[in-house]
Amino acid sequence: MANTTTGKLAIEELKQALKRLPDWQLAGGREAITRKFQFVDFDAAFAFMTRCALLAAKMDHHPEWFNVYNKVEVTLATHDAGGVTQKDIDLAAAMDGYAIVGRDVTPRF
Ligand code: H2B
Repeated sequence: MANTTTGKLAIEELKQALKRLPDWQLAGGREAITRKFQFVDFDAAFAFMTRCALLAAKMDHHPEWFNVYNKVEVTLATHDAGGVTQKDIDLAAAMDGYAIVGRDVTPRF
């Protein structure tokens, strides 16, 4: 069960949630989830980031991310909880949806 104070998901819940987010994985060395996105060009990547930023502001929940040209590497965690909460899962699912617009072929990382 998720932690009743912080909302941090238990590892089994997290694994279950990741089954529905097949492009996301557990981060190495910390309790977070990550995904690499690749777009056709910088415009598409930045448009994606803009959509995510507007949602993140609304959610008061913010991604850690790194962008170079058409690539965006995202890490999601709830700092206050020291791990992954349902908010991270919800944001990840929304980001997956936004990424469909302007995406490149399968990323080649
Ligand atoms: N974003 C993320 N990813 N994790 C947090 O714990 C978090 C956040 N906390 N955005 C919010 C803002 C916090 O700083 C405010 C005070 O609620």
